[in-house]
Amino acid sequence: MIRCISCGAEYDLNEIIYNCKECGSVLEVEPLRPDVSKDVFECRKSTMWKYKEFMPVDESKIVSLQEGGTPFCKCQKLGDKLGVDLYVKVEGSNPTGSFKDRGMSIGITKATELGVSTVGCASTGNTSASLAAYAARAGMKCIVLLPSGKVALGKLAQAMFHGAKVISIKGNFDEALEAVTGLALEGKLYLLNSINPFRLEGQKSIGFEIVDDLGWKSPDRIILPVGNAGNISAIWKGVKEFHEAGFIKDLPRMTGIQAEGAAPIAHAVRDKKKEIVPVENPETVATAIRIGAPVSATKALRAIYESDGLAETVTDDEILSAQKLLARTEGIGVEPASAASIAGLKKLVETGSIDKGEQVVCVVTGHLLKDPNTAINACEKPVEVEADINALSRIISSK
Ligand code: AN7
Repeated sequence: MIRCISCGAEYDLNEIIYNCKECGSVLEVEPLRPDVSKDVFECRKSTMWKYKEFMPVDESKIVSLQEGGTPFCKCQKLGDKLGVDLYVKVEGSNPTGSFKDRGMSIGITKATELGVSTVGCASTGNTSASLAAYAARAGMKCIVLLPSGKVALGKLAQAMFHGAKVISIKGNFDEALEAVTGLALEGKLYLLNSINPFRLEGQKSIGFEIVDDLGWKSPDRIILPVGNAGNISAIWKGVKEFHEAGFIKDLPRMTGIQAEGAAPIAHAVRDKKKEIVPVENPETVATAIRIGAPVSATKALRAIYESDGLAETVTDDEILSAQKLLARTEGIGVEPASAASIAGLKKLVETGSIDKGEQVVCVVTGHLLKDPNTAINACEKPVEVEADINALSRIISSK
């Protein structure tokens, strides 16, 4: 069953629907509540389909590139520096380099079940890269709408190279999303933005994996960047489903971090509001989360309030220094948006909102190579010399 999160109206799992017909609110897939023990997961390959009993699609139709099962790295040095017990969930290790692959694997599986031939999305980049790859694998036509000039190079290369029809929109992500939703409502394509509730059913596996990685325990807190607000809602849904199944005793505090120039959710939490005020002209170096009117805002606010979590804003400078800190302290290369989680952790510890010694999992959502330009611009140009041992010796011994 698909259910409206506001009025509770119910729809069939095979109805193509993105918003409630009664009240216009967002929808979610009702938990399957399978009668299984967590022992069934043992010995299975480490992909998100390890938890297939909790995935509301036909197992025989699965379209997969073995997404999920991403590294869960203990970060002793950075944790000691920040004063917490820190783990990082490295979503850049997914097939196309971001967590979106989890949502697209199940989204394209659902599209296959429904027999659709054309899929589409609006995107700040990663959604389009992932959709293009999974649509190619399933033999579907793929249309992606991107905000002109605001998509990082690696993501654009992926969307184009996997054969999507890439359309550059003179406008921002929010405008592109409104346009592609219009096309979907006219039946021109099957929409695979996270307004499609099946997307979140894949992404909830990040929550499954975190508690599995910790030996069937919940961390004190999960911190992640928030843009369109699907992922924080999805992870909360995942940990709640495993809690309800009796696999874990506690629940984590969900903590969302936004860039200062695109922070409608953090501002709503600051003002203790249940609705956001959209940001008109969102701006941040972290182009992945350059979003002013997140479609899953209501779900995300519920996740934060229900879990007694937090939301915080970080500046572009804080994001870029956290990106470098993680890369140079722990060897984990992430794109700017992903580093917002580390920047937010640092700020929340400094302001005393997070206790010293808490067990914290930061979800880093996309790979460093997604945005090579920002990475190169953050570094000094390499020196250029002849391949001469004396000249080289002088250079490597200089500071
Ligand atoms: C690296 O690709 O919205 O809060 O169109 O690429 O679930 O939106 C990307 C979002 C965080 C925010 N980190 O997740 C898109 C898009 C990275 C991202 C987010 C995105 P949501």
